[in-house]
Amino acid sequence: MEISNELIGIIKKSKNVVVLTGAGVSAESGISTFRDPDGLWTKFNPMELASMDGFISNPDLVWEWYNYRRKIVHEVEPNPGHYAIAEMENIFPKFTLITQNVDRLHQRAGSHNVIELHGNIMDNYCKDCKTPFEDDPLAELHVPRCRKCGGMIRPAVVWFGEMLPRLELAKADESAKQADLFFSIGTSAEVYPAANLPITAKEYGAFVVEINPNKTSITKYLDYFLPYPSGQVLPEILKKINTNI
Ligand code: BV8
Ligand code: ZN
Repeated sequence: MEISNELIGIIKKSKNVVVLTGAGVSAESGISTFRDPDGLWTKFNPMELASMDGFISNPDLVWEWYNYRRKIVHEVEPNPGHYAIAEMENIFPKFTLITQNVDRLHQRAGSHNVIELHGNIMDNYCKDCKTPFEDDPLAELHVPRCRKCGGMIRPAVVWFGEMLPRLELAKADESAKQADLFFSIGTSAEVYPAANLPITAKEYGAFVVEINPNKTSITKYLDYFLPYPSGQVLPEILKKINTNI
């Protein structure tokens, strides 16, 4: 694994570090990504399952799909990449973690104040009156109904065509503009507006590093590309910045 001393030098002197993660960070935990050859979107149509229209037209199918994914999330563990990102909080004077992931593995690995741009798969609420649904979703084979208004219960994720949570998006955008070092890790950078963040960071003067075994549509605009799995290269980076090379 080739990690240049020049890059380590830049990382070591960074004061305000921002990390954006996508599904690739959870791949080594055993959670399928969306767009990899074996990814979820090759088996299911995202618009069918991760959209309000899809939910309305086939609520039980969508409910089942989310329970299927919740079960997987319960069975897996954070991987060394998640733990390395959690450790970064204690290394840099200012550190912000933004994730597109809904699996909460960052929090299980010890990350705090995680900005979840696309919500999370554990919480659920009534699609009509927004009352939180507190029961165990896995106990429900079919879409449960809201006790208050009878509306359908939905997962607390952001579906395609839905606005991202305003505060989270504003915080993410602001942190990208202030960063002196920005990592884009495990994301295909195809889903907007999250995919704008690495470019915004670059435009506002950050040094932008991409960690992904594959090139993406933004690789050519960034400063450094580490073509490795995040669970392998992040611990290596931390080892190098913790030892005085
Ligand atoms: C919005 C939650 C305003 C649900 C997700 C037409 C109509 C409506 C909207 C649009 C439209 N055209 C464009 C849009 C915008 C749309 C969009 O961007 N579409 C794309 C597909 C073109 N965005 C939206 O709809 C957003 N809302 O814009 O609202 C609006 C409203 C109305 C009309 C217009 C605009 C909402 C987007 C959020 C959708 N929700 N998830 C759920 O999870 O069930 S998106 C989903 O994709 C996940 O959140 C996922 O995280 C995210 C991004 O994917 P990635 O994380 O990047 O994952 P992916 O598989 O793609 O890539 C993994 C990468 O990891 C790969 O590059 C791989 O090489 C790499 N990798 C693999 N292994 C490793 C690794 N990397 C490191 N280490 C490894 N070991
Ligand atoms: Zn309700």
